[in-house]
Amino acid sequence: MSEEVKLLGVWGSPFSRRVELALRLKGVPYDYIEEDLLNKSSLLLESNPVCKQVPVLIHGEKTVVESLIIIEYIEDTWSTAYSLLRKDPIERAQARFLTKFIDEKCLPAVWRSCWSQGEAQKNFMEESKKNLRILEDELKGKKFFGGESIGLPDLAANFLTIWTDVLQEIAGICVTSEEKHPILWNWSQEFLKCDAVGKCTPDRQNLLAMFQAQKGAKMNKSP
Ligand SMILES: N[C@@H](CCC(=O)N[C@@H](CS)C(=O)NCC(=O)O)C(=O)O
Repeated sequence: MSEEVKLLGVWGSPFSRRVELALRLKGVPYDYIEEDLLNKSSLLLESNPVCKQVPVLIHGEKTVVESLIIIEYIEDTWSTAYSLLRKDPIERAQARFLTKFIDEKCLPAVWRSCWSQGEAQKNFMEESKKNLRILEDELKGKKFFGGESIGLPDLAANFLTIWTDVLQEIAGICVTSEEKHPILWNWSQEFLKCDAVGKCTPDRQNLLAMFQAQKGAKMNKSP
């Protein structure tokens, strides 16, 4: 019998949602467990004692943490018809670099642009502009960062869809838009069209309400 897969997550977290999307794209059955981050379950605290964060993947007796590491584990463990990474080592290396750039540079800069003010906000917006321009160049002539199908860097970039849209609205700023980044905007439309993505994208109104309620707490903090 195959080992059970459980995913501990939070509905509004892009990190949880990118893992869920990997499971869906690969066709891996899983049980989803919604966590309450204000009252973390003992399962979460025991399975991720170092960071105490979601997402956490529990596969039988094994536990994997950190969304991008979980996604690579999923890719390595289930060799189904759907691949999140190409076979060619250099293409894999390039996809991993782009994924790291999106996760460590683009996402924090956009997040901090929306949750800061004054000079700090100006600097984060400038940094976002530079980083998003790089993503535009990367996407030229391609439907997805992964090529013709959604791959690892696309999962990392899920934050640049509805999350960015909602946060910009709350902050009253425009870091990215159809006018500013038409290629990235097309990417987001193609991405959101995918059935599996639709199932792993929170409802816009609910997300807006959640972030609005957290506005004070999130100001000047990292994602
Ligand atoms: N780098 C981590 C980030 C995960 C993360 O920030 N999770 C947040 C939810 S969006 C969390 O669990 N926060 C709870 C806490 O830090 O106490 C990943 O990619 O998995």
